[in-house]
Amino acid sequence: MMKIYNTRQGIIISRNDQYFLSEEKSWNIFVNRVNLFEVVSNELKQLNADDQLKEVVASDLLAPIDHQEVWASGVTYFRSREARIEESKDAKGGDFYTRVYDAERPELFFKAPAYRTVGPGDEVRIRKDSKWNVPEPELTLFICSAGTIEGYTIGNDMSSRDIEGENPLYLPQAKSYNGAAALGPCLLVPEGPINPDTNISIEIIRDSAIAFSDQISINQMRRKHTDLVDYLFRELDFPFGAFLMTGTGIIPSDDFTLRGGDIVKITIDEIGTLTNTVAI
Ligand code: DO4
Ligand code: MG
Repeated sequence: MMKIYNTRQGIIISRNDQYFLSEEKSWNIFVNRVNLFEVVSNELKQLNADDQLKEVVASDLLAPIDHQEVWASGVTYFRSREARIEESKDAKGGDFYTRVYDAERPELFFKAPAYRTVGPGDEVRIRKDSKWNVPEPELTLFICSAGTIEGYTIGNDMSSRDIEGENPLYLPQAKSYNGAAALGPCLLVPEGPINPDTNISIEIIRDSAIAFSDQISINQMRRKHTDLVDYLFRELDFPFGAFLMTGTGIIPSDDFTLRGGDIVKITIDEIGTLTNTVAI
């Protein structure tokens, strides 16, 4: 399995527990390639012992993004449909969520530019004007400018449930604000599509105890990754490629809300763990 890390030292390629510093300095040039797996495998053959590192230093990690935009898909798992119907019941928003779950066209929304996306170890935020907030752990696709899925990372689509619940038209405010998007810790670059039985799990730690945990397999997702990408790329160009969060299948029960100081740990098989502390 090959992983690419964006770090303060430069771009690090990891394969079979070996780490190499790439000669390429630009993240945009490095990742935005068709058949990234093959291109990086060939590059690895040119690297030698001088380029080898002992490890990736956790404090050096950056979000695996530079000029790319982050987009997100919604209501792609049954649990998300159910939770949205519940949170919007006073505003009679439920029908919209059922319809988008069943419709051919998926819900896609702009989540964040790179400069508003945080990386491993950074702080995610909850809005000051919101009282009901959750993290959304999501497998996130990296798609190159030609529209092919070249890698996978972990995304946290932080969401203000009371703001979206009041009116679905408030979605951009519930979803897009400073510290609302986290990506990392690396870009997984497999030889083919990710294993369809890949698991996503989350732990929220509060005062050193687990306040919430859950897991789901991506085989519970209603839509195909390639269908989401087809819709995203229909009328939009992404000259540097794009990230697409694929939706959440995990939402805590309605009595749960995040607090400042909570630690959110999202793990996806083969990719690793993305850890962020919640700030207000
Ligand atoms: O419809 C609102 C957003 C849904 C979403 O972010 C998700 O299902 O993950
Ligand atoms: Mg989401």
